[in-house]
Amino acid sequence: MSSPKSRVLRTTHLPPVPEMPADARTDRSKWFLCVDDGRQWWEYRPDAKEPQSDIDRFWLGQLAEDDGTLPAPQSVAGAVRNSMQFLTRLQTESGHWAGEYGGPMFLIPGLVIAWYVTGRSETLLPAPYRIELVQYLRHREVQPDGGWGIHIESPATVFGTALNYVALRILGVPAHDPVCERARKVLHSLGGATGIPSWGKFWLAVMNCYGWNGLNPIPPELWLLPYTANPIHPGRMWVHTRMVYLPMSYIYARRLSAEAHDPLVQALRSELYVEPFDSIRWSAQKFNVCAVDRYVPQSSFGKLAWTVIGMYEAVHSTWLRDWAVDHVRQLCFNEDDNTEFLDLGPVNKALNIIVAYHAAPVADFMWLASDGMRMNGTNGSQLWDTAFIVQAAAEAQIVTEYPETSTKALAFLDACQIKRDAPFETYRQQAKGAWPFSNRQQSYTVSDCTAEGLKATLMLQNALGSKRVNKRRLQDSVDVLLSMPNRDGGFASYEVIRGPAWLEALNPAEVFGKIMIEYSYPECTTSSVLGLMAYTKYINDAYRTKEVTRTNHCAVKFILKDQRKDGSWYGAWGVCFTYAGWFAVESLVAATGATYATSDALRRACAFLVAHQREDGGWGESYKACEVGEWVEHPQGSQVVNTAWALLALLRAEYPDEAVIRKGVDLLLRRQLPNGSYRQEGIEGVFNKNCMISYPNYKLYFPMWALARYANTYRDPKVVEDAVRGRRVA
Ligand code: LAN
Repeated sequence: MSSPKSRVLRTTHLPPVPEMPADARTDRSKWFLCVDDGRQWWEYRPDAKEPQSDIDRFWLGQLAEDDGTLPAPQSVAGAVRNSMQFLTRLQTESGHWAGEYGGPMFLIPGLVIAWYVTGRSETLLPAPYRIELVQYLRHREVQPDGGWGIHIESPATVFGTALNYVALRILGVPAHDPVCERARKVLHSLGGATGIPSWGKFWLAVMNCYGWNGLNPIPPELWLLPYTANPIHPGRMWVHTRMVYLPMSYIYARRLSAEAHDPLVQALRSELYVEPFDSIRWSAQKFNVCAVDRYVPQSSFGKLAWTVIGMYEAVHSTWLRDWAVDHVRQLCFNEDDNTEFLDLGPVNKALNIIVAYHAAPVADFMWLASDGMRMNGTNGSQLWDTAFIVQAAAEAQIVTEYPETSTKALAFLDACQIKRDAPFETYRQQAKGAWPFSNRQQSYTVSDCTAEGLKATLMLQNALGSKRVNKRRLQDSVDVLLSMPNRDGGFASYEVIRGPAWLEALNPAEVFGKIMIEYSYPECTTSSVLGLMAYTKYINDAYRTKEVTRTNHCAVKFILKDQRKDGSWYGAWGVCFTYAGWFAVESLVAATGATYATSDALRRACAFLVAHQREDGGWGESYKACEVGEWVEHPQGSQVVNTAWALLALLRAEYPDEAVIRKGVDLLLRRQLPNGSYRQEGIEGVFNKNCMISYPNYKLYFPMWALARYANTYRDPKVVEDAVRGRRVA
């Protein structure tokens, strides 16, 4: 590998990207989802003769909603079985449930730019993928004016529009294509690309379409500072922030950019701006962010700090920088090696491609659906979905009715547990014993994923009489959880809180809130508490019981403190108050034995939910709730996923009025399709308050889970029959 100092991103040694014809399509009947040991990717086999599986056809929108194979449910338990029946059709050979995990609209551009500037490797992005990426961007244009937002339901922003415009142009869509014309119009009406948020400035600079001095500096030297007693070491930041900052600092320090005389670069320079490119004063753009894009206001402390860092950048020493750059590059390699090149997420994945100049496949991140191919927010949600499906089935007491499905799911859970700590330094939390969000190969500990994986494993092994995951390994996961509570008693996402709260003022990403450090979340806290309690319940060998009791006690304190006056909890990872409310109620009931009858907090939690029930019996929250931090009704009315969360909470708290609950149950029954599934509704998940992310599998198992809980709680058959009447037949 050449020395970093001499690295040039040569883009003109290849012929121009051929134009992508407007009618470029792939044959959708030739795409196959492949799995291997928890990994998943789509393969295009134009010559294949074999038929697609149900999984392929479901995600491509080609599975019949009514294929006449399932009986109309005669009871709530029957509806639960129909859901499970449908889920068995979607389980992969690896034992996990696969799925789409799109939503964010800023992932494809990073990948496509990385592909372009590293030599357009066919291994990295084969032609059928590129065709489907273009399909996706066309499909996801904001209606009716064009452009793109930060996520699929967002209005158009500079960030989304400028970056996806560049992606389309790189992929061969000509500037005169109507989709590009509309996007340019939107972009120019927002003032052009000068006002793009910092991450956009960065990607455009890599394309040589933004001046590097239009960015606040990204100095790599911080990585050389000692970790101990140093609040600003990057190892103390939230893991996603530091793992994006890491390769960015390398690319920034070396100012790696496409060649200026590349014809596409020249064309983009003239298309993205309202003023002539050469007239732009880059140094005046550092804090220029279009108002529609800005989510986090710029604090004056932050501005001052960035100005000081800018002064450092002007005088920094060369030998120190060279040292830092080498160190940072090594840390990027460590990340690749720790994760079998999957990396923490899609953003550092794309950046690491540039740092390491490699073409390790990205197929694990790419997902094909009826609207084309997107880059997922992670390399899948395998563990997360599988663990919930197992728990829903366990609560429905049908694990042994589906022995093959259950055995395969257990095999996946077994394979998915992380068996060792990350061998190479990148400031990681203990990983041995943890479960990740996606698969073992990716290898990142997540507190709640560890707990959900542990719970699902314990429940399955208990129901199946299996000891496949042995006690030592279960204890390892208890160890992981016990290493994770914060001082406030709560649990954060990947690590304990390591940095001071004031670091948030230095948040350089104007589009994301709460990203600089970890925070305690009611969702992660609840999962972790329930995971620890499940170990005690099923294994009962007094392993670290004192610590478990103390941890649970402190966690409950956190949950109670986090409850708002109106009885609600803000959901940081799902939309929104129904999500967090469900979690919080679970841990309050489990850890304290309280119910509606005995606890004021639970009564207030229920009152909040009941107050937001809609006329039709359901609950429906808009993603806007996450942005503004207040309840916002979904414009399309009740949503099955919100309804399921609210019902799970009310039932767990033993809310006394069955009529309220039954109205919600009826809505779920009415919306279930004859094949046991549900139609896709609004976006379900969120991160960093302002970016939404899809959990399309939620609609397949949370309603089933809520119905199972209802069927367990109320055994009056007449009630059940009434509820099924009026069910929708599509
Ligand atoms: C996720 C997905 C899962 C999620 C839960 C497990 C649901 C949560 O309880 C803890 C946090 C976690 C693991 C999480 C963190 C942030 C992620 C990885 C994501 C929302 C998926 C995508 C997002 C990631 C940051 C997207 C890439 C964009 C950047 C800003 C780097």
